[in-house]
Amino acid sequence: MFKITAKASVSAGIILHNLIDPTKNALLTRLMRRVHFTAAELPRPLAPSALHDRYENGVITVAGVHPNVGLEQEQEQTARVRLQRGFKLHRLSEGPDTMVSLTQAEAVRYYRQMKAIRQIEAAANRLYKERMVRGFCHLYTGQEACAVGMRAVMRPEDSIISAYRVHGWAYLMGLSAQGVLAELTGRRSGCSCGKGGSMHMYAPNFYGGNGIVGAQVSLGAGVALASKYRQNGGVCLALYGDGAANQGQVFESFNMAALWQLPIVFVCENNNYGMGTSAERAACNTRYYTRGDVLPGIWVDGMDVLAVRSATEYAIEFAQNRGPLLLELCTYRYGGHSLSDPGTSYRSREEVKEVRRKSDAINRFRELCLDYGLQSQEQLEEIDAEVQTEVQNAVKVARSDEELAPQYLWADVYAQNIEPRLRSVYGYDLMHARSKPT
Ligand SMILES: Cc1ncc(C[n+]2csc(CCOP(=O)(O)OP(=O)(O)O)c2C)c(N)n1
Ligand SMILES: [Mg+2]
Repeated sequence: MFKITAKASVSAGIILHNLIDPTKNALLTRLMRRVHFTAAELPRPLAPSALHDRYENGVITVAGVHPNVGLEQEQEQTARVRLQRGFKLHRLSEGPDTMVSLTQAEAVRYYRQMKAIRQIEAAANRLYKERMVRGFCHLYTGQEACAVGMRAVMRPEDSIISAYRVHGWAYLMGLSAQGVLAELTGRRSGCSCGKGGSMHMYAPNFYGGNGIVGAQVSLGAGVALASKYRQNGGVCLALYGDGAANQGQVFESFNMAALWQLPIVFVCENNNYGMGTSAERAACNTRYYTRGDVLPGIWVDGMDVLAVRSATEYAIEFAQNRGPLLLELCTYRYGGHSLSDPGTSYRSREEVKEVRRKSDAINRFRELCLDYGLQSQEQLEEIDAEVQTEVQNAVKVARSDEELAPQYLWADVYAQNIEPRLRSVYGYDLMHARSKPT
């Protein structure tokens, strides 16, 4: 098997992003399958104009690079790993594999992605404290293994929808660190041109970014219905929290999904708290994986990226062939509910420290990579440094880039406008427009 140099793979990534021609695209996709991405190459910044082109006429014309694309090198070292904690099953006689494989390339990718999410969130925290980020800002710090584990086995036809802790997801689904951070600071090169902010980030197959607790679960059922209707084989991962799990519309979605046999995986990220309320205070049954009634469910150690990956792989296959099911990912958020909550009045500092010390997903995975000889200390430090540079560069742009010109504030309301004027705007005669910032 041939090896492509880092330089060649970067160019291939850029070309793939910019190409629309399907024949060339197919060729390059084959080429990309042999490329092992480095962090710098993963999600590439998209200029706002490119984002605009992407959604022209409601059709996504430029394929995002799939971060799963990796080089399975010949003779690559592969570890066989037994998961530290098993799964708990509801209405299933057998569950996901507890003995899993981990190649060197996968180890690098998962470690890098988890580190990148943590660094992006740390940068968001700093920018918020400097008052460069305004409004709500919910961080994913502590929950990185959930997103990276799920993303690892999503296929190009699968989709994901979540609530408001989505900076990491936006990154994994193809946006750059700059696209995320510049969005937070309201700049032109943000992924929604600075008009969406923390909760409104989208990418192909990534439906955001939703601030109404629980609503994303019903929307996710709709996404799954669309996949079924189009017969594209896609499965939707609909993510919600332990707090959202008590919402009526979540159960309504379970019901309709079961009746219609929708290709959907309901994923409860149980981080133990809904704002300042602990799961025990809010739910009469905290075994969230059992709460789909007739729907099967699996409890998963959400601080173990390999456990999440194994469960998601099983769940996607199950949802596609046998219908909806639930996953409960047992995880933890280190920070407060949002950046305006110190997160210490309803739980002790010791509790947070203890989780960090014993269960931190990145530390655990780091240890595993070292134990199995998949990476050396120096190699991991190299990745840390690379990720740091990537995020530092993104922060520079997030601080210095311009804001979108005022006349674009009401642009881009719909992907496809069917009438020329914006409805229900009184006192102004506003036409639908597209932002074409230069
Ligand atoms: C319908 C609705 N009710 C209440 C809120 C206020 N709210 C925002 S987040 C949240 C807690 C949700 O907790 P959980 O689902 O566990 O998610 P987590 O924040 O832990 O990720 C609440 C009550 C809201 N945004 N929408
Ligand atoms: Mg919660």
